[in-house]
Amino acid sequence: MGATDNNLRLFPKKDARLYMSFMYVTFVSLLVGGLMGLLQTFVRSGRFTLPFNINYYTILTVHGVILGLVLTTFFIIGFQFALMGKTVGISDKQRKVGWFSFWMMLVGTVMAAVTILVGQANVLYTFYAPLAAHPAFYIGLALVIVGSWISAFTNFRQLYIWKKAHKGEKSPLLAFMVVINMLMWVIASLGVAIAVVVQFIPWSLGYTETINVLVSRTLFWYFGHPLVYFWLLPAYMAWYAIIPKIIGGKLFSDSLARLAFILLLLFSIPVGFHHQLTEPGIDPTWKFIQVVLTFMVVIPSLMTAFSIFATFEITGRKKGFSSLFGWFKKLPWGDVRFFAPFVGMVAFIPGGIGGIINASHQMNALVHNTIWVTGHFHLTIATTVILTYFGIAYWLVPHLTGRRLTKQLNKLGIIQTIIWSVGMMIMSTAMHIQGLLGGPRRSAYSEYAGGAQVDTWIGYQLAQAIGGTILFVGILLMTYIFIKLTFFAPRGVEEFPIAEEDEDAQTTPKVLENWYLWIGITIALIAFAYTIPMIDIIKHSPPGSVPFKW
Ligand code: HAS
Ligand code: CU
Repeated sequence: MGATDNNLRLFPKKDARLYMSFMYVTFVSLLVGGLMGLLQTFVRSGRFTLPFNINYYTILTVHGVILGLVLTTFFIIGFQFALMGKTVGISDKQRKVGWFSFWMMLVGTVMAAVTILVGQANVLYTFYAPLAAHPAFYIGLALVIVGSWISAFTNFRQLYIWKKAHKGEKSPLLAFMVVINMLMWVIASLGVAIAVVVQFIPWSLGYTETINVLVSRTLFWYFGHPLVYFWLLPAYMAWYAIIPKIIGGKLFSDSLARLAFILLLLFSIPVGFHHQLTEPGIDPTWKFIQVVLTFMVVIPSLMTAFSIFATFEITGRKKGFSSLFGWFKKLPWGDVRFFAPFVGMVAFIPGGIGGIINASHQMNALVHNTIWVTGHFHLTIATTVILTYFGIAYWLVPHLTGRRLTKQLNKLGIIQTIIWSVGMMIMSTAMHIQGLLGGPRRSAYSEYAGGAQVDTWIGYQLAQAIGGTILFVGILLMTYIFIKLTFFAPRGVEEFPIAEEDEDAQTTPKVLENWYLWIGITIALIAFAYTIPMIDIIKHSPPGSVPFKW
């Protein structure tokens, strides 16, 4: 069976149903979380107050948790299950375990969401102590994490079984990438699981009186940085292994793609201190070391930029364009499966630059806790990553439902992408500028004693409300497209576009699949970056904090 046949062969119904369930949760989350975002920008414009005495921090928490944690995790796990199913297959037993993880995550999500909605968890998605939530919030989060581990171990098992049946062969690239992402996720989320189970749950139940704030934040950021790469890596999977097929080309380099993913595994975790640069109680030497490691994790992203550009150029030249930039015109601009992720890539240029600014200790002092940071992550997660997820959904959803992405839906997708980029450009530029002027993040509207301060910012806050409104129109349109692709588009076969290797590609070095080696180095780097500062933190901590509820 050729690779193309496999791309065109639909999944058995019972497999497709599992993968689709994750997509339903994704798009419901998009609508709910997006609505909260819209309301936030309205409140901060100073011209709108929330009805029914709803607390600003309630909707801010819903927004962050539902979009940052729920939408992402469900999309990623569903997409990755589909990738595994396509490349290495899934057994009946594994499918059942997959369902179990889905339900466990869903129950956890509903628990956490209801707790937030009734105003019992105004703690934002970072749930910094001593802000305290009702125990149901933390227990819900723990269920989501454990559910995601179950799917991770299912993915590991899927590849393991395939390897046993294909002795000596290298694993399919996408399966390899899924395993890297899930390995990173399991190692990283151990940190937040410890914080939740050992610190937050007993404290919120009243079994312990106080909590060690710095330990909890350090454990959170040990998880929080790799979290952003957990979001990014599925987008990279599409950029490396799917986009080349959509533009009519081949994989650029199987080895380079694997090496980039390995570097991301190694350097994503020992860098959490770059979120705590202004935190007292952490030795500056260790902050410096983690900042150096942060600059290391930029390298695989630069490798990604290089190889995507090379794929575009090689493909264009093969189609006969020889002038310096002539090949650029040959890209399939009218195909939303390419166009949406492409706009995401372009957004990652300022998004990545902003990240490097954040990571630079001195400049971090200027931007930390300002809305600049919010601008940064609306470029990275809410543009680069989400537009790539949308780009994936345009073919994945119809492939799963046995329908077609029609010309008309493709066109709506292009319009959606344009709406999204215009809205986000307005909103995130305003956020960056306002941040440089000192505008705070994580805060409701305030006039700051008489209004002199707010006068310098209010124009930007209005711009954010305008951008937010445009984005919400984009969300409505995306929801419409999703519903069409799920229930109403004409029946047919949509391709699952996986790129092939060039015939004359170099062989991939075996060492890239030496899991013991890479997991070993990952753990060594984590131990190096965290052991001594963690001991310091525990030894020299001030007295713990009692819960603060409001
Ligand atoms: Fe970040 C804060 C540093 C990447 C998300 N980040 C955040 C927060 C979030 C977030 C959510 O060091 C807020 C957390 C909170 O609530 O407090 N970030 C970085 C660095 C990178 C980075 C160094 N961040 C991301 C990604 C995210 C994300 C990715 C989500 C998906 N970030 C920070 C720091 C903070 C921070 C500090 C803390 C700030 C503070 O003080 O609180 C790097 O990984 C970026 C590397 C990326 C590049 C770009 C490569 C470009 C590519 C595209 C090529 C384009 C092509 C198309 C080929 C170097 C791959 C070209 C075609 C044309 C025609 C032009
Ligand atoms: Cu980070």
